Amino acid sequence: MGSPAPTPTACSLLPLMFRCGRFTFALDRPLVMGIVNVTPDSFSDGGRYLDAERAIAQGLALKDAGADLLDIGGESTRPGAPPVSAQQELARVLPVLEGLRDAGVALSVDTMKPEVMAAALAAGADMINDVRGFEAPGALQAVAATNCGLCLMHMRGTPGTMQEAPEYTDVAAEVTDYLAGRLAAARAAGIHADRLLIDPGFGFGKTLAHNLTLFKNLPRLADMAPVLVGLSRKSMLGALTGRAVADRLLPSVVAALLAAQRGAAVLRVHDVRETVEALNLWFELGEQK
Ligand code: YH5
Repeated sequence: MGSPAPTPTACSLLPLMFRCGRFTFALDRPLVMGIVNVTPDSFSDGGRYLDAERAIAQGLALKDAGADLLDIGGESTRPGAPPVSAQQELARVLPVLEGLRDAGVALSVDTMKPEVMAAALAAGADMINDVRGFEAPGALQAVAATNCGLCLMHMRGTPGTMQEAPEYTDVAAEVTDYLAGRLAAARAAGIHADRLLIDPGFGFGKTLAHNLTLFKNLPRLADMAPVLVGLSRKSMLGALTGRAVADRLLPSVVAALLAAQRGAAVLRVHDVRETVEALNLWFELGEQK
């Protein structure tokens, strides 16, 4: 009889590297992205200089704790947050980029505005994280000619309205199709696949049930492109555990580890040290999938 059928081998067109400005990361284990917020502290009146100093100190601490990347955000994307002008956003973000530029950690800027993207890249940002999936006119053009990394996130609605009553017929299919379309748009703009991350956007225009469906669906998304997951301290974890936001460390670390086991390539977290410790233990134990 004929020879036996060949043993199926893992065959994937997924990039093995993530290229991101000055950095190239092997995707052989999950990367940890530490969150650095540069929104004004409503409890102090120290002004911009102190806000920037605080954010730089926090960024350095997260790098020491083991962060591979830092995500610097000058605009709150929490539900109902007021909009911020490009000028205000840059006044917050640029001093922090400058202060962290030589810290030896990749610097991502969380923004939806092409003007902010261009100025941040000129100031040395390695990556742009856009919760609107680079849909703003000029957004893909602002990043295409550089070598920065990109995160294309799915959001339903706008930060002001997204949690009102999000509805989907099939949330997993709709988010997957959206991200496939944004990947195609980025590739058509001349951006190589090894610069691209996708993100289902947990909490951005999704109910708890939608978020749970998307979490279950992570392995399928991870077959399409490297996936960034942001669950840290989010209300989804509050709803599942009954814990207030200040008390969500354990749920956040567990969720990050489970996301990693479901194929996430980058974990966007507040609690870098604890997340890195959990990932290290997983690898010590033999990284069973
Ligand atoms: C994300 O998932 N999220 S900002 C509400 C919370 C806690 C945290 C207390 N930017 C993501 O972190 N970028 C944000 O409840 C993001 N993916 C990407 N790519 C929201 C946030 C948060 C919101």
